[in-house]
Amino acid sequence: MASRRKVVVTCAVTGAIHTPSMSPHLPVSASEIAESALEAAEAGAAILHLHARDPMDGRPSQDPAHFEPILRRLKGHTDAIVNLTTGGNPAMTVDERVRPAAEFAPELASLNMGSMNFGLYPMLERSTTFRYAWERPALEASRDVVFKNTFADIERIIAIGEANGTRFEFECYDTSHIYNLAHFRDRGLVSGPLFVQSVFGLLGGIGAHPDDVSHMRRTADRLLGDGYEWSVLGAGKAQMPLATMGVVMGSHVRVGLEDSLWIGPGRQAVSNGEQVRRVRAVLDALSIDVATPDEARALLRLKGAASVGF
Ligand code: KMH
Ligand code: ZN
Repeated sequence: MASRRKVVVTCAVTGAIHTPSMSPHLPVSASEIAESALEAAEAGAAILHLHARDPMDGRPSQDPAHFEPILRRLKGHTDAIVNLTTGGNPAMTVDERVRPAAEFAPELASLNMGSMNFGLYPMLERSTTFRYAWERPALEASRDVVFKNTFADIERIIAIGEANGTRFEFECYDTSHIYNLAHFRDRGLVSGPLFVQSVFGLLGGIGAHPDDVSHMRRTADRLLGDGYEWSVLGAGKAQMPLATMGVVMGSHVRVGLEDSLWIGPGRQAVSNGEQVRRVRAVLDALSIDVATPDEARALLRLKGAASVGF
């Protein structure tokens, strides 16, 4: 009998989109991020997608010194796969963004597959009071920030991955990004199984309508054939509906407070673990098992936790 498909759950623990004043549950310090990641792994997340923040004011930070205590705490306390962002925050330079992945040689790192606008300023309509001086200007500035991921930037990050044995979570915010990924595959710079994280519902990228999900899937099937593993990320209130739609269509899923602060209409999630448990309940209802970290490693051909640089 053919073995049943298993779903890889990624939890994106804190990110760089939300600011500390938006939710008291957003992990900010290294110990908050690490403990929240451990809870998510315990709940069934095979992959932990990590950003770090400056503990002084919760500002997104790509300083390896802010990642180091998180990685130290995770090491030996979970076998979940550590995935380090190379996206950082859209306003950062690529030089800043690549530092943690270059230094710590994780099994996985994110790789954003095209330049785009990344409009966070509509969140200003919902959040009126801010604890830290940087929050409002950062959101406001997103009206005029290009999240820079040129072909040269992508080549550079691929080379860092190649040197470190790090494979990628390819963040695809639109169908054009699948074309870009196929271009790098055709040039032999990346090879399957390509882990495609399709991102829906961010201003600047594709929407979160079911037609958008179907179109992204069709495009990936046509361009990447059976050389990819598909994962679905719905931003904000689209998180659980699109996770559900995705798994029914054969995807893996990503949840976490980086992507949504919510667990239901008007109800903030109290932790990353709560979102992982919710998506697990959806999977249970569909009689779909989650992949363990080692099953995810085998599926994505990762080098293994013993080969990382932290
Ligand atoms: N914030 C997500 C929508 C990255 O870290 O490289 C995409 C992301 C980017 O996770
Ligand atoms: Zn991220």
